[in-house]
Amino acid sequence: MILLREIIRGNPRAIGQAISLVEDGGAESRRFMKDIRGLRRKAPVVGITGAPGVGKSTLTDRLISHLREHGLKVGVVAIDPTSPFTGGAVLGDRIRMIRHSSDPGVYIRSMASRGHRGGLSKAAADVCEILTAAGMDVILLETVGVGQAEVDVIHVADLVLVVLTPGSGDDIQTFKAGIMEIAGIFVLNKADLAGASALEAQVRSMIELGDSRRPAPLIFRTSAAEGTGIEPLGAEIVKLVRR
Ligand SMILES: Nc1nc2c(ncn2[C@@H]2O[C@H](COP(=O)(O)OP(=O)(O)OP(=O)(O)O)[C@@H](O)[C@H]2O)c(=O)[nH]1
Ligand SMILES: [Mg+2]
Repeated sequence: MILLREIIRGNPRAIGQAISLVEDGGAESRRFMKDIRGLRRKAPVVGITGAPGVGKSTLTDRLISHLREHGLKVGVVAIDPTSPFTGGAVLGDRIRMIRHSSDPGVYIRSMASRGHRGGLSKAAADVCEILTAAGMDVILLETVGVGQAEVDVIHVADLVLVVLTPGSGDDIQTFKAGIMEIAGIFVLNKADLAGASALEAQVRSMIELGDSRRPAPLIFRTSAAEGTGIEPLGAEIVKLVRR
């Protein structure tokens, strides 16, 4: 029996148990989630998606620092697609964010995309709600836009960052249309590499072709590895939390 009180206190063990419970699904999990929803706490979920290796985890690590500097507690959910592309994703994600693991204002959890009885998006949504109940002010949800299940997860997010890198022009064509359509922000990461301007031009022309009835997505250039360009992007997330 997981104590709701312990979750609210932010007890990491209780949070871990609760997450395992909803990952397994079933009746107990549904009862538990009803209690969680009864708390009526809301925190925005920011999806961070993009092809394998574009720097999502490195960027997430930088954003955690930015958000912590603004006094916000940050939950991170990294979906491991268990696909042939990213065999070491879970390990990679953990390593890139390891400096935050001793910070009580940060809770990082990886989830395998396989084996959720109620579906991956449902489980991811539940985990975001648990972290919210535990006092997190914002949830960063890292997911690779590989399989349909991983693409669907992004619909849990209130704001979606689509991460692209120079030289990945072809990705824009092949990237899942569904993700492109819900992008709130395009992050052009690895801007320290050649081709960032060409990529930006390509993204701009794509946006112009898009649906003009909805607000045009913003574009930010970052180098997550060097830690540049993070401020204005982070500010957008802070704005969303304080809204
Ligand atoms: N040059 C450069 N390299 C970067 C930048 N950001 C990340 N990288 C490197 O790109 C590689 C992949 O970074 P990750 O953060 O693990 O990328 P990811 O998108 O989370 O990868 P998966 O979770 O496996 O899909 C690492 O070697 C990073 O050091 C950047 O801004 N510039
Ligand atoms: Mg990653």
